[in-house]
Amino acid sequence: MAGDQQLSLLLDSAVRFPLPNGLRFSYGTSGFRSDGSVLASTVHRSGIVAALRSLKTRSTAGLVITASHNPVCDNGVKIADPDGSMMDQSWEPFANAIANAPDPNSLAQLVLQFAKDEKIPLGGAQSAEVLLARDTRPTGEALLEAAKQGISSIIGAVAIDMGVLTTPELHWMVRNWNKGTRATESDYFAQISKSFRSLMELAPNENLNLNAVEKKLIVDGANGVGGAKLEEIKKNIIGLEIDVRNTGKEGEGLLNEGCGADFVQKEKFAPSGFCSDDLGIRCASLDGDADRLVFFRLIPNTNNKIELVDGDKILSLFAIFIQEQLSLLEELPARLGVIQTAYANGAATDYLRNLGLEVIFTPTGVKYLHEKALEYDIGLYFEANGHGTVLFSKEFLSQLELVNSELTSKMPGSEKQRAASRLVAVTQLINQAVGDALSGLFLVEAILHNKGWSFQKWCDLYQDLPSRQLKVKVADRTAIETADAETRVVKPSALQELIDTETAKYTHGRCFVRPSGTEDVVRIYAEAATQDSADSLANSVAQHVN
Ligand code: NG1
Ligand code: ZN
Repeated sequence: MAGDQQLSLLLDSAVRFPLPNGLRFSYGTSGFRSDGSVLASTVHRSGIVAALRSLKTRSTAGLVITASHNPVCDNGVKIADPDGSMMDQSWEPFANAIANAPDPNSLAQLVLQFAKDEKIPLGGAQSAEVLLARDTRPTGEALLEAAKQGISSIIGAVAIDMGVLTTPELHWMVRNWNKGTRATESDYFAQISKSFRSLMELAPNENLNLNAVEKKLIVDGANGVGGAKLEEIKKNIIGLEIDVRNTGKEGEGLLNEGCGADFVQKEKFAPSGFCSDDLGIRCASLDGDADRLVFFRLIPNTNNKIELVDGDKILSLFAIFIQEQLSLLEELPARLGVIQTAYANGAATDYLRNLGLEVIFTPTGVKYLHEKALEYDIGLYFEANGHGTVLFSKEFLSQLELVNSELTSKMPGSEKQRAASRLVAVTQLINQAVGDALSGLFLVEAILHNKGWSFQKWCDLYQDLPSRQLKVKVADRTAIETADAETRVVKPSALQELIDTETAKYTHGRCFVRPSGTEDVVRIYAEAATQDSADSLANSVAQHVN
């Protein structure tokens, strides 16, 4: 009986969201992405997957509608697991299958069969709960409605609309709801401002007299959701003057157009809304859904060229700071792992290894980095483009709490006690669910303050090797297959040999090619001793890809 009811509910709902003709959808590096106007069926079906995920895990799941740094006409959808991380990869084949089911009947059959195989109880005996959010894209509202209808086509499933949020806010909420606190946005804001204040107060006293320039930060909000959120958080921030630009308000420009972390990192130009008046001031840029963060400073007399501090350098700053605190706490042993992808600058990897850190590579995509980082007591991961965070294991967190409370009672005010308290503040400030530009930004600021470092000092940690990224449109990007964390092409077999031959011509040459997981292109990355040689290596390899 319940089975029949479930079947008819699915059929009735699916009829309203037909699959567009001739399109195929794939759960890529970061969920489904496409032009926002063709995604209704995909988002509706993702709603079904999220509801099933909630039933399977007997926990709250999440769903975010965003296309991150992509143009405003694009949109996308990704599902968050109960711990706030990306949906378990083992479910992606199912997500792909139902996204491409040709008609309501085959869709319903796939769902019922999958539920049976996975022993997911359908029929309403158990309830499911999915938290929903979207970014500021104009197609977001209608797609959110599609997701709601997908969720309510599973008996007993409830959709809770959390509104317009950054991607990391939603992931953070899902994580916290499953810990038993029905956390809201104001809890998120409060956690950031409170832990930031704690970490600032733990700075050595001599760092308290910073000059006006060092206290100032200008942030490019990519005309996305992050700028408005930052305006809210900054109301409770002391010790830092934040000027938010490209907040998406009327007249400020289009989402991600000529601005945002992706633009800044790839073009190495200041975003629109910045000019020579900003010379000398530390600047940061978020992407459209505020899960990427880079820093920069304008270079004088260069027509808005910038000195870039990318994800690799943010990672290095976090690693140094955490390592320093741990070195004061021999009673708190921790295995640190630093996770990067092939896009990490070679100079960054060398620098981190020279610090004695274990550096590991995974394929592109946060889901891979995050998974690897979970294997350590403290796992730090960043993509060069600015997406990353620091994960602390449960065991480490309880050890840290013990050590901190013991030191607080026995040696209050000592350097050891302050080191333990700094680590506690870091664990509270940084988002444990996913890379988060807003919490990352405040952690950077608090660390620079604690270390008394200028932006220049941070830049000078190491010199990036010149690099070039290109993308090439090809007939079928899946014709290229890679291995060894995407550093080698295995198919077509002759391509790697050609890449090797080209690369061997350049000092410090490194080059790899991979199909994008979010766009219909093949990406080429090249690194070499000079910018001209990096450009020329990338261009010559691109010829072979074409
Ligand atoms: P693809 O399109 O698979 O390269 C891009 C980024 C990823 C990740 C995803 C998700 C680069 C080279 N790639 O993936 O790192 O951020 O988008 O947004 O930046
Ligand atoms: Zn993003």
